[in-house]
Amino acid sequence: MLFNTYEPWKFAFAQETSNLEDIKNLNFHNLSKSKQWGIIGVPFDSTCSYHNGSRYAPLVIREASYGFERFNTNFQKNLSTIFYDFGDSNIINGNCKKTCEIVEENVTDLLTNNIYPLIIGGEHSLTLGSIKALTKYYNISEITVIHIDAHRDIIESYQNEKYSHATILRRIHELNPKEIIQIGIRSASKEENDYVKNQKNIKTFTPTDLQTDFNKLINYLKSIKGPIYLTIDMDGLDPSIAPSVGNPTPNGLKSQDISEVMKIISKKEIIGFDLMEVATNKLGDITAVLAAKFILDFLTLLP
Ligand SMILES: [Mn+2]
Repeated sequence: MLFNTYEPWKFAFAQETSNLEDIKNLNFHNLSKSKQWGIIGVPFDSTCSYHNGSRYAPLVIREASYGFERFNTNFQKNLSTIFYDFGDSNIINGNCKKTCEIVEENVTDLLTNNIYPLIIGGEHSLTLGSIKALTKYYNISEITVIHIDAHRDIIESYQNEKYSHATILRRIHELNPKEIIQIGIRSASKEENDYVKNQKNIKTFTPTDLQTDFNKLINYLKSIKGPIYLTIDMDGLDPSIAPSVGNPTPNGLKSQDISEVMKIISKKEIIGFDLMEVATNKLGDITAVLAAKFILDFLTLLP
């Protein structure tokens, strides 16, 4: 029985057992047709180019998760999704590529046990490990990546590094997913914009696009077929509501925009979710509180 005792190193409402061996024996997936999810924190921020501190985010976001109820008033729904908190991944400071490989191994372990990844970053580069693990179970050419961010993160290399928070969507695009939908974009290099223009499978929605015709985004998301991976860089939001991020960028999204996206895609086949780039070591930080709420909303909305 979970009493939601305050255990700030575990996400609120997580199942008590988070030992993979125990979970295999429990055989939950025979009891429930719904997907089970596994939280992994990845405290890595080595390639960060501006405000560092996202290495502390998994801890601060978990602590913030205790400020909310199991019942979600917005959605009139209880959180009933089965999910575990497996703690934080090992990382190798200063080595983005190897850390992504560790994330890939961890996520593969979860998927082997029929548990889907929910990653708390850490910097955005770690998304690559999670998606690469999923490609062992899903055909990448059928996966749509929904990418909420102020930045495209799609440059070939950044500061001569191929593996960086600024290049990660390029590495993902090279895997050849069905489509990448970038939402909230308002900062990109000319090279990045030129690259995107020449690709058939990258769609962009800027904050201005959303203000002009939000339904266009909704209808686009409703038309998605096949599995979806959702990756959120918290700097996609406006810095007035999410200031503690690696690269704050003015004129961003509202938190309701993200809730609407989640509402639509929760009716579809979601196979992975990550929430990245909260950069704070302060308990009760408002960006971390919002991040915790997004994770709870996500888990509540799942069927
Ligand atoms: Mn960003």
